[in-house]
Amino acid sequence: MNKHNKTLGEFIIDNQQAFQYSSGELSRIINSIRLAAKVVNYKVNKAGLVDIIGGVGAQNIQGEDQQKLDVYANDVFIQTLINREIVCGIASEENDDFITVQGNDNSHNNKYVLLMDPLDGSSNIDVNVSLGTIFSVYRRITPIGTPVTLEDFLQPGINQVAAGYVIYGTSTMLVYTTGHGVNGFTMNPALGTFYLSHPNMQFPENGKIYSVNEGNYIHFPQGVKDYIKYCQSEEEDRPYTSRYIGSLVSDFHRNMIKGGIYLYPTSSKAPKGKLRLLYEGNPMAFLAEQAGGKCSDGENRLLEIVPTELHQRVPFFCGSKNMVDKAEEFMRNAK
Ligand code: AHM
Ligand code: MG
Repeated sequence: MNKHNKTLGEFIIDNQQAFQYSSGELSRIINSIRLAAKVVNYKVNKAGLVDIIGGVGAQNIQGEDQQKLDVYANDVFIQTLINREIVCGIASEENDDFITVQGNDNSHNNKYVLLMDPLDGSSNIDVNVSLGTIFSVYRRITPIGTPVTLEDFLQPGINQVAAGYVIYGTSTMLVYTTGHGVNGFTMNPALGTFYLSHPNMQFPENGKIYSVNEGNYIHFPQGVKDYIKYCQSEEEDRPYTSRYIGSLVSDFHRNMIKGGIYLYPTSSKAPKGKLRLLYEGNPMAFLAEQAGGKCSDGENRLLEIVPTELHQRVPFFCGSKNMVDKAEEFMRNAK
């Protein structure tokens, strides 16, 4: 790693000074995510050993019950945020309802809520494929000093003040935005320090990769079927390359670096799509737009959808701007 690369800690301090009126709360949230990510990363890296040292339900050497990795990640992120008293509420893909966080003095004086998918792509745990944590931060709507309500979580994605992901891959990265571009930090595992390795990340305007679960092809809307055929046809710079890991964070990350589109449309099997608007869709859409890409439900800008429930699903078209434009064109033409 280049010795001149900033650490995440240095980057946070520099950027906090840039926000003249910042109280530092947002910086502390990012710091907490960095810490929780390191703890989860350590566990994810040992996942293959679980079969050797004891599976789910078994007891570890300290006599504690082994937890499923996604439940473990959920607990680590929630406890890290609660212990630091930096958010007033948390909603997680793993929890049915949101969690109200109050300070030691029973106050409700923090101004941000955090929403997350603590371990996305968990079907990949057993097969040594990359996983991710996705997070999203909003300023609360209800008055400071009162307990949070559902309204604080059901905000359209355009209200996000920060969003990002951790990718537990060949290297561990934290990629996030606070609305001033997207920056990626890679962890040096020897030191446990994240370094700014990917400043100002940008989606190429055009790409040559399409990512979709083609096993569902027969169930897709006609517009998506037509777009997939377009990606496969021998014309101009096509056929495109098909790449689908089945781990949203990894598929998104690759497409942002190389140029591509990720699709999880509605289907007759999943009439509302599969991905969750609040935990997966909106944070990725915020990152995509901040990196010059585009994200929609096939028709409308994702960030403008007003959510009606915490675990709402949404069709998801995300990636290089010209590719998403083209996919939307096929959706319109198939109507
Ligand atoms: P999860 O939150 O239950 O892990 O599901 C989300 C994941 C995404 O990471 C991935 O892109 C998608 O589901 C894959 O779904 P499928 O296996 O239907 O293609
Ligand atoms: Mg998920």
